[in-house]
Amino acid sequence: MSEKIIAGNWKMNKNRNEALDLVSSVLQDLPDTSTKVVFAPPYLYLEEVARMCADFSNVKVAAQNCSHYDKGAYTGEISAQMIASVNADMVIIGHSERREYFGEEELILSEKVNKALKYNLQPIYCVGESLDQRKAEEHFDIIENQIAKALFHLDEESMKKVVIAYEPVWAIGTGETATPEQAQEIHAFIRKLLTDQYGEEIAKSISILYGGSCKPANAEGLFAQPDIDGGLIGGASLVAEDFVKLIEMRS
Ligand code: 3PY
Repeated sequence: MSEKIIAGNWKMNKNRNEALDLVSSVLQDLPDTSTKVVFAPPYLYLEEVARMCADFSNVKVAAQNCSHYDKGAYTGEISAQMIASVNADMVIIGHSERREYFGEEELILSEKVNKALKYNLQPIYCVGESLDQRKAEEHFDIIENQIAKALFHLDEESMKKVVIAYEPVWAIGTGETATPEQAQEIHAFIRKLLTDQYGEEIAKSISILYGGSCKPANAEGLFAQPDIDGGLIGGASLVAEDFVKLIEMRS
C-alpha cells in the first residue's frame, strides 16, 4: 500500500527565524498520525530543521532540488551527497518552477533522480502540464513523457523509493486548482503507466501526491480520490495552522 504524505514545499520563502518558528509550531500541534509529514525548506535551514524533527519518526525533511553532478567545480550547486550529510531524507526533483525558470529537462532530471537514490534520498519527482498543453489535449502525452524519460530506467527496487507529485502548471501559484475528478484522472493514468512498466504491486506501493494550490478549503475532495495519496503543498505550507489542518485531513 502507498504511504499517505503531506509535504510542504516552502519555495524561496522565510528567513531563518521564521523558518524555525514555523517548524516548531507545526511540531507542537502535530496530530497523532502515521501520515508522513515532510518539510522542504530552503537548503540553508535543512540541517537545523532535520535536528528539530529527529524525534518524530513520521516527520521527514526534503531539499527542493539537488545538482545532477556528483561533486566538483560547479559554483553554486548543492549535491545530493551534501543534502544527505545534513540528515535530510528526501529531495524534490523537477518542480515546474525548476523546469520553467531553470530550463531543467528530463535528461538532467533523470540524472538528479539517480544522484538522489545513490545517496539514499527519496526523490519526490514532479510532473504536470501547462495550460496550453491541456487545452491542446496533450496532457496525457506530456505526463507519460515526463515519467518515462526520467524514471523508467530505474530497476524495481529503486522505483519503489520514488514519490511522484502531479502538479498541473496552470494550478501553481494561480489560485486555480484541478477539480478532484481532473486530478484523479491523471493520478489513475500515472498509476496505470507504473502498472504497465513495473506491475500492479509496485504501482500500488508508490505514493502519488497532488500539488497545485492545494489548501484546507479544497483538500477534502482531492484527498477523497482513490489514487491521490496526499499533497505537495505550496502556500498553505507556510502557515502552521493550514499545514496542520492538511495533515489532519490526510490522516
Ligand atoms: C503549489 O502548490 O503552488 C506548489 O507548487 C507546490 O509544490
